[in-house]
Amino acid sequence: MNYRPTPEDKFSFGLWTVGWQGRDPFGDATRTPLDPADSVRHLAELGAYGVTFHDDDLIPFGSSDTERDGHVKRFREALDATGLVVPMATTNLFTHPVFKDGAFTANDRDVRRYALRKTIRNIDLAVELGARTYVAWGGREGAESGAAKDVRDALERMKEAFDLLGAYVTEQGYDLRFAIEPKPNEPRGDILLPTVGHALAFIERLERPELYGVNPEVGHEQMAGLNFPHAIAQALWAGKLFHIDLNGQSGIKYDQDLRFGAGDLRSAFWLVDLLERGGYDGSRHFDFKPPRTEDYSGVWASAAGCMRNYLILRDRAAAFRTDPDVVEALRAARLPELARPTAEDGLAGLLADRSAYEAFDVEAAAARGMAFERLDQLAMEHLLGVRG
Ligand code: 3MF
Ligand code: MG
Ligand code: MG
Repeated sequence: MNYRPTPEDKFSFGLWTVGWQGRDPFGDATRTPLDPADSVRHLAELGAYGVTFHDDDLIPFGSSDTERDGHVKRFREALDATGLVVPMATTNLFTHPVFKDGAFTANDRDVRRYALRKTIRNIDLAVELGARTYVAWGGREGAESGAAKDVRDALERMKEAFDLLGAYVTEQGYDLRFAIEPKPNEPRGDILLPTVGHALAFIERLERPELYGVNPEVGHEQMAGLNFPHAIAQALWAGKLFHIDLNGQSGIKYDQDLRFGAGDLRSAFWLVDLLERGGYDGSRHFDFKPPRTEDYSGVWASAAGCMRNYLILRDRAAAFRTDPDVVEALRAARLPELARPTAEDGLAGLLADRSAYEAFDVEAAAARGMAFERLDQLAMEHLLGVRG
């Protein structure tokens, strides 16, 4: 195995990832700005298939229309020259001070109207560049203090915003779906729609729920102490995994955005196992930040590491699934039984079945071991590369 990525692997990167200059709340930039066209060329050389962007990553905030056309033209030329595609785009509704209290849910109505217009403008560009997914991360939709935000009103405004955007893409006839990206906190003290579960419930209250799915990020769920593969499994089960942000995170702390595979490696293994078996055919999108300790050779090493780790884990997960000992251990752990309906005989059959209750030997069932430890040890050995 050479673990060399190709466009068929569908790896994509945000311009803001490799282009992150290393500015954090305590320190200035450690790297010079990167030209988007250079990012495209480097990513293509590394074997990526796609590149994604916030409006302001491509067209600096405040550019004139002529400047805007120039930036788009240069980007397009780089795409054409490399064959990289733009599967997704998104809006920056968090950097400019005007968004200090949020965008779609800012208390200030003028800001809400401006945020919608900014988003719509970039949706047009996204579609022009071929994107089929539009991500929405509500970075500053939240609060630091209780009375500052009436959360029920804010959710109503959030719904209004997404309904308007849904109406816009429908009226334009665009083939574009939205993917909502949850995050529990940072930069706000608390952010609305903090987890995948919250976002899934929210989507069901929209006017056109079929247009919306989720864009879960590894680190964001883990910041809330949640199991990321479980969140992805539920999104897949609901038919709502429209996009994904892959990165690494070590436990409940600030959003680390480590390269994929760093942080919780076991979780990364189960995630790749799930994505590869679960019918997800979208981009494997990396939303990471090469640490500010790195120069540009470190940035490209970090980006290459994201893809290489995914491919290694894909290989390890496939070896796990095809190992006959694992197949037997899965049977012993009753996984095939979990896949079987509990009452194919229907409610009447269940109620008439004495063996289900009256004659059921509860103590004997309670005494049966589940054999999960042997199964998990096999997984660990595959992950560690000592089997198969
Ligand atoms: C912040 C994020 C965001 C979103 C991005 C795409 C800046 O933690 O993850 O990255 O992914 O806005 O919508
Ligand atoms: Mg993040
Ligand atoms: Mg993200």
